[in-house]
Amino acid sequence: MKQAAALFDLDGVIVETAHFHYIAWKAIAQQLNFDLTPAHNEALKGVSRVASLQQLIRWSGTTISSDTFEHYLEEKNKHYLELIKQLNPADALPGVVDTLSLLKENKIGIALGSASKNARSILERLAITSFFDAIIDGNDVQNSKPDPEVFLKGAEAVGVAPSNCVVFEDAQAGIAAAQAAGMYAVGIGTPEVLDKADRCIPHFNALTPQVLLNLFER
Ligand code: B16
Ligand code: MG
Repeated sequence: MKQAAALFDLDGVIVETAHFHYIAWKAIAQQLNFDLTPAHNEALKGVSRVASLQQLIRWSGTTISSDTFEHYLEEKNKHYLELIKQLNPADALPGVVDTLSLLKENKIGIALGSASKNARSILERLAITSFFDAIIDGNDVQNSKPDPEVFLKGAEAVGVAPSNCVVFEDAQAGIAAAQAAGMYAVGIGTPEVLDKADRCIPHFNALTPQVLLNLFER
């Protein structure tokens, strides 16, 4: 097997945290007199915390001071951290742990490429940190997806050329980021939403071990 790497998005690929983000953002939206719906939340997937609040403010049609902006960011994250305390190893999405194990056995590099600044504590809660050769998260990048920075940094950290990397992503912005980095993008979700992905699967159990390994032999 040639030198290759798998780069994983976190939220929506390794674990489902969108509902926790939703509850926490909805509470902030209420203070902006705005009713955040699940459809709004869909558009926030993969979007950084600051950019998400900027979007909320645009939707609400209000303006706030920079102090209030900072206060809302803190309040949202405090609430979110409280909610994710309930995460445990059983919350890793179907097939994730088997996939990580198979990649490890086959000496394929493994990196995280997430917009979340809470990525490390979530991996700890799921007890899967040790699988990762590199963790690139919201603390390490200047530019959010669809910018390729997070995945290019992941490839560099594991010492693999972008063309030999496969990205697993659940958000359109993340698929665009992977492709802008010159990587093969596997969408986790539905082809209607992730129509630009090079391949789309509903979850990791949909890939047999051989099909998974073949992705790295393109
Ligand atoms: P935090 P991903 C993203 O993670 C989430 O999809 C997005 O909803 C969230 O706003 C963003 O992380 C920032 O998260 O507030 O924890 O820093 O999908 O790129 O793993
Ligand atoms: Mg995601």
